[in-house]
Order: sequence, then structure tokens, then C-alpha cells
Amino acid sequence: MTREFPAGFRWGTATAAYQVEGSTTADGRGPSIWDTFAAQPGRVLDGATGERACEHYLRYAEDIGLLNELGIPHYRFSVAWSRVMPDGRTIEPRGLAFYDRLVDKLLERGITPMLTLYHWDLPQALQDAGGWPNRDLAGYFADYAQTVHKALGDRVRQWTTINEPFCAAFIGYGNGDHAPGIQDEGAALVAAHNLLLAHGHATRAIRANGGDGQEVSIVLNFSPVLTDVDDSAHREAARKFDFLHNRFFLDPLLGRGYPAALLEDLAHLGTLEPAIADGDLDLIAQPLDLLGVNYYAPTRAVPLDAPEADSNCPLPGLRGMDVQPPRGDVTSFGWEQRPESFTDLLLWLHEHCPELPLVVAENGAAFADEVVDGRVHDEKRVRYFAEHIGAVHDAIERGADVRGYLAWSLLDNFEWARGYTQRFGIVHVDFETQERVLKDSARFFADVVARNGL
Ligand code: IFM
Repeated sequence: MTREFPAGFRWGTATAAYQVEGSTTADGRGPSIWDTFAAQPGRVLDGATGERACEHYLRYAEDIGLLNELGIPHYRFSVAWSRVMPDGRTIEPRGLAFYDRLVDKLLERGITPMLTLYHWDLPQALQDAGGWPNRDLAGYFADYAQTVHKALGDRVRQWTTINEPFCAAFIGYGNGDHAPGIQDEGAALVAAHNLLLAHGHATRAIRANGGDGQEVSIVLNFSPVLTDVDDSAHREAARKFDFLHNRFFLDPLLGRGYPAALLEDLAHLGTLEPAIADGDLDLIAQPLDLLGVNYYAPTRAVPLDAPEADSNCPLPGLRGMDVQPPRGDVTSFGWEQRPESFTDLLLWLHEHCPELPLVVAENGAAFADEVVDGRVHDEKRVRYFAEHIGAVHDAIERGADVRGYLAWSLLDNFEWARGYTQRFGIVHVDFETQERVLKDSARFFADVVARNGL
């Protein structure tokens, strides 16, 4: 029996500019923080960089051909700010022209483009001006958004401002594992606030440009929190992590401001509240058409006896709690596989913001795949997709308003600080020859799309 999804459900795959494009100096592209970071010894595993990546800049037509062959009707991609504006502020028409070609090719093949304006690759020139802790960047981002929207808004209807501001702020400026590699917890909170401001400004700019049927969203990554013990100490540990990971961004977007308890958790850093100017929270709370939801794994939280004790928690400013290792089946990244947490998350979101339709903007898993006789039998990924798409279906049956599911990722690609060691694609990429091979998961996903169900 097919477990069918609602009519019009959006199926697709996703990628991001720095992870797939390569051609990092072509057609006037300026350096981004990821070019700088990856060039620094010891930052990225094996010294990998995005210089070639999947050569999507050159092979985009071939890659769109694969989507077409698989019958996948949506493609989520991101625009590299430093291609369109090499210094973050001055337009480079040749960079913009690439996205023009990409969008036209998608439409020619009957594939709906879903465009993300920012997926972590800040122009280096703007980092030199202070990066996201500098609130002027919110205004520059709005100018960039308006430029891209003016060029493509006649053909692209689905706009996402920012992908996972959590990672851009907390990993980029907090623990420094991502570009620009800064370790400053107080600055990370300010960066996070400014990313939300940037979203608000850009949303307003896109809407001011006008256009029919335009949808504006932001994509947030969520990690539901689990505890072993149901007592007040464990509940408080989980609450702290949940508020910073899952509600720091969501609540202000919904017009509710930062949760009061979270402001208290972070008060000792002394940076967030002074960064919130009059009017900021109204600007951030622009009405959204959709919320993009990225889900990969839950987090297990425990309280610490001594509030100041060392913690492995990677989030800035949290005290008195720690995170535990994953359990059971894990992906090659070491992420716990727990589809029921995905259902719980979607149901919680539906309860927390019932008016806001959800789209799963990323979900997927990395495993060590091999090509054998021209095939990739990635049965673990097939199982992962079956279970997680099933979890989305469960949530819809129980009332969640989920409108789409995008698999991460179309292609194996540059997985940030892990370089090329984590393969998330439904298409295998040989990074030497650039040969693409459809994995079994690509055929499985194509079948789900064709049936609109499992
Ligand atoms: O590859 C990333 C993507 O860029 C953002 N979301 C998580 C993915 C897997 O780590």
C-alpha cells in the first residue's frame, strides 16, 4: 500500500554554492570566507578546498539533466554573494549571468528553482569589515538580495534568505570550526542577531520589488533534545539546549522576541541584549510564507553537577549542561539516526507556529559509498530516506502542515570542515574525474517522487 503525500507536495534535492560550484576565481568572483578559511592549514580535513568541488559551475547543465532523468521537480540551490558582488557591494554582471543560465536551464527542463541567497559564503571583503558581528552587513545583505531578486524574480518564485543562521553564527564565530574560524562566544550571539536582522531587511527588500506569487522563507536547522531522566535538572539541561538551538532564531521570526529564559542563560556574556536596538524585533518578524526545516539528528542533554564544569556543548554561552554521545545506528558523520525525533519536531513546530506551512529543506545522511561495477548500492541511505520520509508522512497524518521534502543532497560535495570525506549525495561524484553515478538512493527517491508516496 502506498503511503501517499498530499497533492502538490514539493519533492526536490538541494545543494549550496560553495559546496558544488568550484570555479572560485572565474568571471570575476571574489574570495569568500570559505576560500580564505579552507586555504589555512589545519582548518579543513585533508586540506580540501572548494576550488573544484563538483565543477557545477561548468557542469550545471549535466546536473540538471540528472534531475530531469530522475523526474525530480524542484531544485534548491544557493547564490554565491561573492560571485554576484565580489566585494560584497559592487555588482559583477558575469557572476549574475551564471544564475541566469542556471535558472533558465532548470525552467527549460520543467524544474522549479528554489533559491537561497546565503548559505554561509560571506564575501571576504565583508569579513574584513568585521563580518556578521558588524550590523552594517544586514543592510548590505538587503542590497544584495534586491539585486538578485531584480535579476531573477521574474522567473524564481521561491526565495530563502538565509540557510541555517545557527551554523553561520555559532560555528563560524563561536567555536570557530567553520569560516571565518573565530572563537568568541559573545561575538557569535551578536552575529546571530545581525543575521536575523539581515533576513528581515532582505525580506522587506524582496517584497518591495514586488512580483506575482513570490514566497519568502528562511531555513533553520533543528535538533530535538532527548534526556534519559525526567527530573527537573534534566528538564532544565534540555530546556537550555532547546532554547538556544531551536528557539533562538524561531521565536523572534514569529514576533515573540528572544525567550526570556534564554536571555538569562546568555546574560553572562553581556553582548546580546546591548546589540538589540529599538525596532530590531519588528524588523526581524516580517511575515513568512513558509518555514524551511532542516533535520539530521537529535541531541542528548545532561545536567552538570557543577555549573561551571567543562562541557562538550558546542553552543555559545550555555552553562550547567552537557551533550552526550549519539546512540544506536549512526551515519559516517557520527550522527544518530532517529526518525521518530523528526516526526516529533514537525509536530512540535506545527503546535508552536500553527499558521506557518513547513517545507523540509534538507534531510539526508552521509555514508562511505563505493562504486562497484558502475553501481552504488547505498542501502543504508535508502533505509535512511525510507524511514525519514515515513517520519514526515507520520507527522502529516497527525496534523502537521508539511508542504515539501528536499533531499540533501543531489551530489556528493564539499562538506565544509570535513572536506570531501562525507558523501551525502544521491549521485556519487568521483572528485578526480568528476564522473557522476546515480546511487540506488537516487532511484529510490525518484520512485517516491513518481508515486508521490512511499
Ligand atoms: O552540508 C550541510 C549543508 O550545507 C547545511 N546543512 C547540513 C548539511 C550536512 O552537514
